[in-house]
This record gives sequence, structure tokens and C-alpha cells, in this order.
Amino acid sequence: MSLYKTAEKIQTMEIRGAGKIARAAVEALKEHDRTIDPASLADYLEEMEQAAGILLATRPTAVSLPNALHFVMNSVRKASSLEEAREVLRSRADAFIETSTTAVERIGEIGARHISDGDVLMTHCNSQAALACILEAHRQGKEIEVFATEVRPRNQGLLTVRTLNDAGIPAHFIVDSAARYWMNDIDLVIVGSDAIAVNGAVVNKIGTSQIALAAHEARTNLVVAAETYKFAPRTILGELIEIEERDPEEVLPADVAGGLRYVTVHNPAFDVTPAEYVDLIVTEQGAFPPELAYLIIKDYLGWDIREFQKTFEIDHRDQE
Ligand code: RUB
Repeated sequence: MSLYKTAEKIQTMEIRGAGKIARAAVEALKEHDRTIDPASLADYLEEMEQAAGILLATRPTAVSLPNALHFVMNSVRKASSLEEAREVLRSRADAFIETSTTAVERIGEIGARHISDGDVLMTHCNSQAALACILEAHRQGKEIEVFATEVRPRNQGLLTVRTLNDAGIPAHFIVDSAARYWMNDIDLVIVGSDAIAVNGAVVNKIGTSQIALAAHEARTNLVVAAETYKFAPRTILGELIEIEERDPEEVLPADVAGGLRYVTVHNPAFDVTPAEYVDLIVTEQGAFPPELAYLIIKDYLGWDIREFQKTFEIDHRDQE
């Protein structure tokens, strides 16, 4: 698939979910490398930087995207010949895809330890990392049930209940606004994440913070399943994570909205759950309280923050 096709699919959400977006972007860099014939290292770098920029511009919230592109491009930029740059691009891309796939499996193993036999779970949206924990707990023979929200406006909850159904896990499909109604029946809420800030705040699908609030009130634990590349290094520098505002037509068709002169339709795709409503973040490196987000960025992500700032100048929209 061409770079442009991948970018389009990410934008239209045919490819969606933070982990999948990151892997698809890295795969697209590899594909782009195969289709170009640069005369020099400088030409190659220019081409690939442009390609990374196109991918980066697709969706602004999932930090897995810049993190994955950085993982590949930062090494490519250090190459001293065209051949070396191309070789490095391919090997770093493969390494990212491999480690990110393994990370999800590992999260499943670690996360399943926090799910007990007989638990009734709730999840929101469609997260590979969260589902990995649920599927692994089921594989281990734990009897669990899962409440899955519908996830307006794009109905990702349907993908989740299909996966649960295929695995033979009893599931309950509910509208988003029913989360608090059911919360007293829930033992554990488990969700994924698009980005985690240095202060442990978790950015995930719109509605997650309402569910977290309801869980907090009901004293139900909330676990976030997220690979370490979902942590946002630039939040150490005080940068806020941009919340994607999608087309209002996803919420209300233009022919209906058009007739409502005084009505504005809003469609933020993500929200921020403060660290105080998060009990545990399960990563491939282990389970941590959200307060340790700084250590994960520093020790496990291991990237030089100044270098990261220099190499990816992302738009600073919506800085509060
Ligand atoms: C997806 C979403 C998911 C996270 C984590 O939003 O909010 O919970 O991306 O997913 P969208 P994963 O559907 O708008 O992309 O664990 O698969 O990376």
C-alpha cells in the first residue's frame, strides 16, 4: 500500500487504534523507501522526512505515531551514506513492528494478572492492549464477563464485542451513557490509551474520563493498558497533547445539522483522564501507578528529550 493510501486510511479511520496506526505508519515508510530512487543521501533524507511529515499530519492525538516515526527516522538521520540510511530505515522499521507486537502480547500477560476469576469488566472503545489482557485472562480459564460501550459516533464498541464474541467471552453491549448505570456491577474497568502525559494523565477515546469518574465514585479500579511508546516525552517539556476534533458530520449529518441554524455540533475524539482516577498502567515493562509516568519516559522510552524536541517540530495547537 502506498504512503498516501496509508495516510488516507489513518485519516478516515480505516486504520485506527494507536498501536495499529503506529505500525501502519512505519510500514508505510518502508513501502515509500521501496518506491523511490534518490540520487544522494540528502535527497533520500528529504524524501523520507516529507513522507514522515505526511504520516504525522494524519491524526494528532495518538503519540504512538510521532514516537514510532521518531524511532525510525532519528537513526536514519545519523547515517553517513545513502546505502546505510536505507538499510537503517528498513531494520528500524522492522524492529518497531516486532517490538510493538510483542509488547501487546506481554501487556496481555501482565494485565491478565490483575483480572480475577469471576470478574465483571467494563471497557470503552476498541483497544488491542486492553483486549489482550481480557483475552489472556479468558485463555487462562478465568470466568469473566465484559460490558462494552457502544462508542459514539464511530461505534468502535461493535469491534470490541465482535472480538469478545469470537473468543466466547460473555459480553454486554451498552450505550455510552449507561456506563454509570452499570458501574456498581463492575469489578474492574480496563481501557487502552492514545497518549499518557508525564503527570500520569491518560488520553483515550472521548467518554473515558466520564467512565473513570463513575468508577472512582463507585470505588471500582481502573486499569490502563498501554505500550511504553504511548507515553508522550514532550509533555516533560510542558507540551499538552492535542485533542483531535473530527468532522461534525460523524455526529450529525450535514442535512440535519444544516437546518439547525443556532446549533453547533462538536466532535472531540479523545479526552483526558487525570492520574487520580487511574489505579494502574500496565505496560510491556510491568504495571506502574500513573505517578511513575516520568520514570517510564526517562528509563524505558529512553529517548533524549532535547533531541526529540529538535527533530519533530509538531504544531502547537490548543495549548492551554
Ligand atoms: C482508539 C482508542 C483506543 C486507543 C488504544 O481511538 O481510543 O483506546 O487508541 O488502542 P480511535 P490500542 O478509534 O479514534 O483510533 O490499544 O489498540 O493501541
